[in-house]
Amino acid sequence: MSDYREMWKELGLDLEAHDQLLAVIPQIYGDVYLSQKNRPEGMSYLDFVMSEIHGLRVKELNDLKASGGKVVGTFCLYVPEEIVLASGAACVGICGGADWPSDEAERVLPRNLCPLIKSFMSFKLAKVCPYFESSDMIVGETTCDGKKKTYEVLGEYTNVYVMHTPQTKDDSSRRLWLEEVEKFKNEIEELTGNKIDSLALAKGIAMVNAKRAALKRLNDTRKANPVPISGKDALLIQQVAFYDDPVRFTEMINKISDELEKRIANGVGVFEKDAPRILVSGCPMAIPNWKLHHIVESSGAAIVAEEACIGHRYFRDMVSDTGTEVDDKLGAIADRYMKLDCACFTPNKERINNILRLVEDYKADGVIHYSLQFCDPFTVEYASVDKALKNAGVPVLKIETDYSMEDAGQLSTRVEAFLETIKETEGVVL
Ligand code: BJ8
Repeated sequence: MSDYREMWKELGLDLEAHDQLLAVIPQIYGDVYLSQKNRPEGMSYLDFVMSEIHGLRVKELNDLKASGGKVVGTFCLYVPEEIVLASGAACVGICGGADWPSDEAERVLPRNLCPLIKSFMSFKLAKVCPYFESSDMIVGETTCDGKKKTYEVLGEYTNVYVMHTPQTKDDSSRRLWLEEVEKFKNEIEELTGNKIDSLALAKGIAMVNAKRAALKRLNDTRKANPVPISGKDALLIQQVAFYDDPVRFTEMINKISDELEKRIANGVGVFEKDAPRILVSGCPMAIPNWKLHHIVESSGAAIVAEEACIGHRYFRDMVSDTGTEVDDKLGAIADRYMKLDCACFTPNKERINNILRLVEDYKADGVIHYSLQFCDPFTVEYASVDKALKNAGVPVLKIETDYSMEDAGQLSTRVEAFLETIKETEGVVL
């Protein structure tokens, strides 16, 4: 990696703590990723991105800022990146997926809080995330209680704007959400000093639709048997989608898809044909949270899809770009985001239907429901997911965990037992 220390210093990072954070990533990445056999060649792009995780992309963002551009940091799928890109700003996901000591966060937040929230708060307080420190505005949202109250605290440390997200899907919620989308556009115009007209919105929509289409194409290849890419690699791609340059990322992912489609034509896979196929459903796994995927795939099963925000929920729906006026485009954006089926919605029948559909489309032999500790929306919604899957005769395993590796042994044992059950019922190869 080039020497980025001057840049990190200028961003105000705590260099010593940041060194400690960066020091652990190569070891974990080597163990989890580089140890895999028969990886698609195109994954070398992702290896490069990871080797530069706090370097090149951060430099690009800061070059943009030096030329008058802005950077907007987000935590949730509800924030319409089409609008951010339409303004000429860059949009980066800054969700925390690292097992970074949460002492800092616990100075201002309760201990019994979701690790994703504590992780991003610790990153901010410890000054170790260059994406956080490069962001001119952080956009929060009123999804779960933990996040929405944390944004009040975070607002004491940085520039936070909060979007009020709906919790139901009726007409009045849609009207309120459209107003939020319009207010967000105004806020972004004010931040960047750029007017967002219909043409700019069309460009933003096209850019994000292309990225979503590339991710959909890549994920479609995971329907094949044998599967041409590991779940771990697919997860990494979906994580990087939130902070890479969108145009370059789309091009690279389409190239990897070309390779994967050739692999399918030649019957090449990364797991044995008929290896157990697992759908993971639940909370998002932010980079570098690869824990469950690593455990499952080390046991010989393939993860074929993620029913999650870092997964299908991100790329499933496009914004339809039909009208010509700004209002038409904002309406289309609002409609697309109303289709999200996060567990923060009530009722949330769509999510159950989508899980069942994914099981069928990806021919999953079983589902692992993944919740982060203290995440009420997903842990409570598990009961409905479990019922629907059991009614459909699909084996399901519930996992509730955090970012530490302390329970890795216990999780491996439970996953192996689950795969044995699948093997007995389905006769799949382990
Ligand atoms: S649209 S899933 S990204 S809110 S895991 S912080 S819900 S306690 S991340 Fe999410 Fe938006 Fe929904 Fe997606 Fe709260 Fe649960 Fe933690 Fe969560």
